[in-house]
Amino acid sequence: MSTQTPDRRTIDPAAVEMLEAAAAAGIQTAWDRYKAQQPQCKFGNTGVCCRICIQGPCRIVPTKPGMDKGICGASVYTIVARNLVRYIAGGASAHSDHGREIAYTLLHTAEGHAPDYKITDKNKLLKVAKKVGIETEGRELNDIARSVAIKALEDFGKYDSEPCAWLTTNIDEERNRKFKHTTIAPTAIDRSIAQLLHQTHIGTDADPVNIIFGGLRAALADYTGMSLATDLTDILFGTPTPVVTEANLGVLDAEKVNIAVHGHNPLLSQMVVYAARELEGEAIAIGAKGINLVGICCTGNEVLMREGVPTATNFGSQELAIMTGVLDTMIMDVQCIAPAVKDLCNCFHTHLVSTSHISKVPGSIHIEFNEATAMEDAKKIVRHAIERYKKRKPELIKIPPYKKQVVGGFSFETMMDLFGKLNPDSPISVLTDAILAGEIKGVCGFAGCNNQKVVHDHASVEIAKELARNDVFLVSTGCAAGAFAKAGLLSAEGVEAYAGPGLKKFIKRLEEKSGLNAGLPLVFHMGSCVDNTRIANLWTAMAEELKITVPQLPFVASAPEAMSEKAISIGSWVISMGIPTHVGVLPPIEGSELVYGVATQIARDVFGGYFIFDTDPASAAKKLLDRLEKRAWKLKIHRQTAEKYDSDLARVYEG
Ligand code: NFS
Ligand code: SF4
Repeated sequence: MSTQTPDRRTIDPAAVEMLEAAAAAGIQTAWDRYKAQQPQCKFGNTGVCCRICIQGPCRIVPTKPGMDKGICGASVYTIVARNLVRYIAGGASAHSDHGREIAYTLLHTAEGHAPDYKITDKNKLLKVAKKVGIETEGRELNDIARSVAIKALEDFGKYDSEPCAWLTTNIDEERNRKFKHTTIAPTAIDRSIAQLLHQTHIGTDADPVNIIFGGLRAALADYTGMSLATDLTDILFGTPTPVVTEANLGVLDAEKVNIAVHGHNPLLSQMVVYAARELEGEAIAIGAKGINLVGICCTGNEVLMREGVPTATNFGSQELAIMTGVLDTMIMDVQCIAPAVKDLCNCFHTHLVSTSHISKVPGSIHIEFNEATAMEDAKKIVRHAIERYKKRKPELIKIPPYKKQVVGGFSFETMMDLFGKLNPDSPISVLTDAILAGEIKGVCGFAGCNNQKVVHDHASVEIAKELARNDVFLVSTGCAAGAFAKAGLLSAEGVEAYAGPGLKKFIKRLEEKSGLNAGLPLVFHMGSCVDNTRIANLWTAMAEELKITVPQLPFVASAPEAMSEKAISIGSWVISMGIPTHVGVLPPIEGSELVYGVATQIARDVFGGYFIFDTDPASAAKKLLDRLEKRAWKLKIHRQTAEKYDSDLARVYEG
């Protein structure tokens, strides 16, 4: 049976329309290429193909004598574990290198070498400085910022054996102890990644459990890099506060110069926002009605959160934005930019502009972006887009008329402000009290990508709706948030349509005090993928308020359409933190029962968090609900017992 009828490919109405147009015009998309790749190699799909040395590839068939091990004698569990953790090394590298660039920019801003950047959020700077132990009394802001930046850069490569500052100062005492005892607290981000590559070199580590622990150390290094990226980005560009905007291809405007920022690093996209504002007049001078900036993927999320820039598409449908015929320039920085966008550009007038020396696509235009000349570079790119506007081919213009309202900008601080309107003395207790009272069942954090192996946006939206109906409070980041945005779940419309009675009451109570005319959304958008650390701050605050450990907290996570190495890395630190985590795509670990067992069961015994792999949205939602209900029930029982015997709450029971 073909899975390629439009409604089996995506639930996004704009994407359906564009895919039909693509088929009619003979334009190839990721959906076609996915089909052409079938059937995908079973060895690769189950993780049993080893290419770590060039004696390989060694493909393991456990039942076939001689093929039950690699040429070097590596067992299937070694091979599957090594393959898995090398994804984590890739993900941690991507996130932390992004964080490093932000840290350097903060350093250079403080030293006066990055004149177009400034310290926008002074309060956050002071808060972060205090958190990581930097003296602030009587010091100039730039001086403090310099120390904070250096402290962050030290987390990448310091030589002592203390765990990284951005890890230890963001998690609770119990998790700090846990990571120390299990020896997975990284002392330096770069070292834990390099060490993992060393550990998985041929002939180093053959012990799958030890390899996985090495992987978790790199995953916590990933957390560290993400966490400092979020903090320092807020310092440079401001901590997000509520914004009202829109999402889906209907945000493109035929009468304006349309520019998409695509990728991840806000150092560029934020400058493009400023440049576009400044050059609006130049666009008008050539006959356009202005400049319309839109976002794709996580750099889109960054500027959505801080500037209310609308989202055009998420990862899965990125190519389709070009097919509208009105995208004048797509600016890319790093990560998740499908090289296919260049092929699409060849059929339209759109130019793809690359900006990073480590991220180029043959045939695209390269305008190098440097922090020292940031504004000048951003203006150059915007002017390029204005020029392209004149080259549009009117006969190719087709903008699907779909867009939904989005209320976003819910940083951890904004969430606390919101809860603080109901209880200024203890904002977080507004959330935890609602759980204790049974009004809401707990919290689910959504993250992750799109993946051609599943229907675009489908599982994310279905699981969110089902959890909302069952009174689960929902937060999200990344391309999952993109799916929710396009489906109307990031607005009050979503609350009306899908919130269960308890969740609705809870959100409406917040809404009354919020002062937000647009109302509050069903799912609270907490940012880009690096901002998953904001979600981690939320669960840590909740656990501390309830005086329990994170693994006891009614908090789950879901990445219904996980795709990238970064997603695997995030999932791995999320389970280490004690959160049951659903993944809606089977990662290549089924080839080893042992590795699969560690991910889904043993992890629970050691860390309290574990993976739930389920490709069926209805059954995944049920499993997530079960976990929340069980944890909430246990929490209440233990509180009653503690009250009865006038004792402290047990801190060791399994949630
Ligand atoms: Ni996260 Fe965000 Fe999207 Fe996945 Fe890619 S853009 S960083 S990796 S695909 S959510
Ligand atoms: Fe084969 Fe061993 Fe080389 Fe892997 S490391 S490719 S199993 S010989």
